[in-house]
Amino acid sequence: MPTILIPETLYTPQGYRQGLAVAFDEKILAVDTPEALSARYPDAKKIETGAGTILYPGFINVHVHLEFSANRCRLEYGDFMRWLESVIRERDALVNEADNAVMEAACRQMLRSGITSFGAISSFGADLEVCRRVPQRVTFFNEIVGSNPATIDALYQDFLHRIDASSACEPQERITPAVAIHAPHSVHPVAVRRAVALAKEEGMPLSTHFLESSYEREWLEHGTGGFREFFRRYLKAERPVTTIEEFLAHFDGYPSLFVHAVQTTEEERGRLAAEGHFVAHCPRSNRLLGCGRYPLEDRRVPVALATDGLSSNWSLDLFEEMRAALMLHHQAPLPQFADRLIRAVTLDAARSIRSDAGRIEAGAPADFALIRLPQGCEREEELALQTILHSREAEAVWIGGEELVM
Ligand code: MCF
Ligand code: FE
Repeated sequence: MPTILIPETLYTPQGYRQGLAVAFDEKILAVDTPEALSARYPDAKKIETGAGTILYPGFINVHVHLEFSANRCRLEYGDFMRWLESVIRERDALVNEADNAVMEAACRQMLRSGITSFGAISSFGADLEVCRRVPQRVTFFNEIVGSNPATIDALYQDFLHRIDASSACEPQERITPAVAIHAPHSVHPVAVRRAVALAKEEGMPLSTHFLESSYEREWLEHGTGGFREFFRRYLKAERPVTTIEEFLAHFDGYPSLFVHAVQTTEEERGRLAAEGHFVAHCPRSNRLLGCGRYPLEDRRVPVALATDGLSSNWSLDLFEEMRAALMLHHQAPLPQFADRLIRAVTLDAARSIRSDAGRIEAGAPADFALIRLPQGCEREEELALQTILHSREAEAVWIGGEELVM
């Protein structure tokens, strides 16, 4: 039996619309006036949500690290190299503390803030069980990391096992297997070539951290800077395994998700745009790790907004992330920029992970987040801004047509 949801305002790919409702079972059947939908689906259950409500597609957080969810104060902020040293130092403790209960709580927090899909970067596969259990759709990004040529075969075999495990899930668990390359400096080109080829063959979503810090850029371009000592000490390596150019070439012809990209040049962003790639923008993570500000004013590359993990953030809440973005990009024209941010957690986020969610349109999955503004707002051009300023939690959430108890 279908349901008809009648909010005050509906957020569609064409913008905010009043006087429209949505009929759905596990997918969206139609968007039309309440009268037309009632005539077409006379047996449908009707839900009117009342004054101030805006129905959004469920929000999508394309980049999180659940396995690092136990971090609160263990990791050092302010400078990328110092953060990385602290990750090496605290990694075992963090991974041990991040048991299923801790990771599940992080997923619950996301659900309460209206996140119905997320991209989980899985370094070890320790988060698969939780991802299978939670109600959200999960793009399960199996990460490959390792720059030592002697260990490539072993690393790749381990990666393949994790890919297989995430591919063997039941459809109702809503897991999409995917590939994550850790970063240009940390993955040997032979491993990059194999993992990218696998993603292309299987049509899997593909993601990589890319030019996050200025240290990364300096190491890749000149073999100098903070990474020089790091690679010497931990990896007995004297020079970078790849160049920026060579790394980018692997992804040609296959639209992928480049995370951070803070230190990209205009020319590199031109190339990302030309190849149909997306950037995942994580403003709070970038600020905390001392990486700088991604130039969102470069409109050529479509952007998804994401939180990154609790390894570099204090919450996995996209409302908070959007508020931070509003403050960080202080020169962007306000209401239009707010519109872009909403798009960056819905439609553009979905496209960046090859998902058909993120839009209230017939045929899309029935994933919704309902929010309620504290007062009426007549200025349609400000609805995105007011949503971002006032939303602490979603009032209700649906995934695959089912309303979740919050
Ligand atoms: O996105 C942030 C910062 N950039 C890179 N990596 C991570 C982040 N949060 C967690 N990580 C993980 C990454 O997936 O930390 C490890 C990788 O497994 C770093 S490599 C020692
Ligand atoms: Fe990350």
